[in-house]
Amino acid sequence: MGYTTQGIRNVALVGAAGGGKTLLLEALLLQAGATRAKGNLQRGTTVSDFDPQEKRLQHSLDAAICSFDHDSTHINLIDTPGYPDFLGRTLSVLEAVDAVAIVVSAASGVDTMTQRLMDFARERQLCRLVIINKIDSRDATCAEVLRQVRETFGFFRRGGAYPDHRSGGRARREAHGRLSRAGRGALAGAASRPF
Ligand SMILES: Nc1nc2c(ncn2[C@@H]2O[C@H](COP(=O)(O)OP(=O)(O)OP(=O)(O)O)[C@@H](O)[C@H]2O)c(=O)[nH]1
Ligand SMILES: [Mg+2]
Repeated sequence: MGYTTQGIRNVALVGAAGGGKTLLLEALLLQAGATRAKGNLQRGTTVSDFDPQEKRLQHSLDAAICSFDHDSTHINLIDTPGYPDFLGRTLSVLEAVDAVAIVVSAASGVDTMTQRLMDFARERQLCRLVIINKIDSRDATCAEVLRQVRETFGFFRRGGAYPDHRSGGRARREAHGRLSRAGRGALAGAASRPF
């Protein structure tokens, strides 16, 4: 299938190491119908951490691109490494995307890596969306992390989304507010509903 430039969206998943980007990508790919099962870090079956060293270390070491179609839009989601040692690899990806999805762990909140990535994306005037992940974690402090995100980035002033477990992990509605079409496309299918 051919695509026009207007029909392609490039979205980078960025954030601190261990925030859950690689597994979030697994969930999005599954939801989009691009895969049949969610990959597992321990078994080394995630789509984006395909390198033997990544499988061994269970961390992303380089950027990896995964694609799926949503309606008539072709979405390229790029998983990036969160370790500061590989920041250069992550920043180089941001030169080529329309939108940046910044994944923040509800268990660890906004750290300096997250802040740096957000600053970089803002300087380049990229569309930014924040995903608060790991909300099921025992250490999650969702309200506190949401407050941090709002305070640090001023996000969710116009809108946002949070998971709705009652939907059984199935699609409900898209997030709105400051999400680009790409961001909305990437999130469509994720269990979410507006604030
Ligand atoms: N509780 C909980 N743990 C999660 C979730 N998502 C990921 N994890 C755990 O967090 C750890 C890191 O997950 P990854 O997806 O590899 O994180 P990452 O952001 O890709 O990490 P880097 O590749 O190092 O940047 C793993 O042990 C996962 O099992 C989640 O939604 N909830
Ligand atoms: Mg990763």
